[in-house]
Amino acid sequence: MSNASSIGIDDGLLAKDTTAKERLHLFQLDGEPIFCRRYGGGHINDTYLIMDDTARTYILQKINTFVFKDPLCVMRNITAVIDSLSHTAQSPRHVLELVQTRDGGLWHVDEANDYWRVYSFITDSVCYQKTDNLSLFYESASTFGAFQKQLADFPVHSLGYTIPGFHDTPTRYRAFREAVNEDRCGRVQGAAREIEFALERETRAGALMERHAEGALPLRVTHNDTKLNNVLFDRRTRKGLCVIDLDTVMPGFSVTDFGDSIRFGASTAAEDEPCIDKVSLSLRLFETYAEGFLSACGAYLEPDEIASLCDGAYTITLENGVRFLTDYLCGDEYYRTAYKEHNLIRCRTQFKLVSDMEKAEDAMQAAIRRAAKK
Ligand code: ADP
Ligand code: GN1
Ligand code: MG
Repeated sequence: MSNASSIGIDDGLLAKDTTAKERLHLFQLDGEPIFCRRYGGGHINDTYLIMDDTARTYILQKINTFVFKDPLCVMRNITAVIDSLSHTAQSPRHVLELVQTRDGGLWHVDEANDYWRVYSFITDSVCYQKTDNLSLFYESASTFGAFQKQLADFPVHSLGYTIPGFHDTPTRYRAFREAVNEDRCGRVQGAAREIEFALERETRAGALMERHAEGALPLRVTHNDTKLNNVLFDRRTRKGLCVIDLDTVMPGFSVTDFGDSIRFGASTAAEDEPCIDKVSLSLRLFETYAEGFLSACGAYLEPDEIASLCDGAYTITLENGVRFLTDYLCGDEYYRTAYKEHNLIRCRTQFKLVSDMEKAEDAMQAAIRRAAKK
């Protein structure tokens, strides 16, 4: 399945969202905008697909400032990282490009203090929500791995933290405990099994942070949201093209980037699959991703990092489950949801994957060793 970009003008100029439409005139598009509609499957920002009368396409986004409290930090990080990536990108389609505003800036701040930006739509690209195609998944891995490699010499401490403590799993657990204690939506009782599952694993949740404190996991420039739908592929060759969704690029652990791709892409079902029997960890997809990732950036990683890849997958999967559960208990303020139990369903899929990883620990480690040797 893809949410690819075949832009049927069948809808003509929709632009029901007048605010988004008005913002377009503030950017230096090639022509007059003639098409504007909501786009993509992201849980956070408001994203629109735009076409102008020269048939050039763009992505317009409003940053979610409930999630990103410091949008200026987000845009500064993004512009610095895009600038650096542009020096080594194989072609303009391999890196995001921000379209300038009419007054020469790279983003627009409106009267409500909302931040807007426009990217060139990467032409002939396709984006997947899910795949069981091994070569496609391998491509996503080598694209994220190449992103790490390209930024290996970037001064990591020059980046701000766009969300402080984003992948600090023990801090996520503290927020979760608070949500349980407050029970402000009366949802605790209905989520008792999931709450128990999370609490039973709290001690293991701190493993990466502890290893970092001991000096084992270095801070690197990481993406921190390495879902399959945050990489674009060439529509024709199906080769990985470009890493997108750079809002969470900040200092982090390489193993977390690896792990986030696993929990999303090496599952046999969607992140919000309601039928839990369909959800399992695919060891084939896991090994394929490890091969692709390590082929691109293995030489830049320290042995400790390679040895911690499985823990990265485990921790980030647990963390995402805990985050979805916390948001469910708090009344769904953070993630976009389509129905009342949506976050609880998402939490269950993550916890199913956590259980699978507990059972498959040895097989996962063996797969990493094989992939590292290739
Ligand atoms: P979110 O933070 O909400 O996930 P993204 O930045 O990932 O937002 O964008 C949402 C979707 O829009 C992506 O999954 C992708 O399909 C599409 N998209 C974003 N930027 C581009 C781009 N420059 N070119 C083509 N498609 C894009
Ligand atoms: C959010 O924006 P999107 O949909 O790519 C979230 C990630 C979660 C993910 C779960 C800023 O990502 O951390 O892992 O949903 N992004 C933010 O699907 O919180
Ligand atoms: Mg995204």
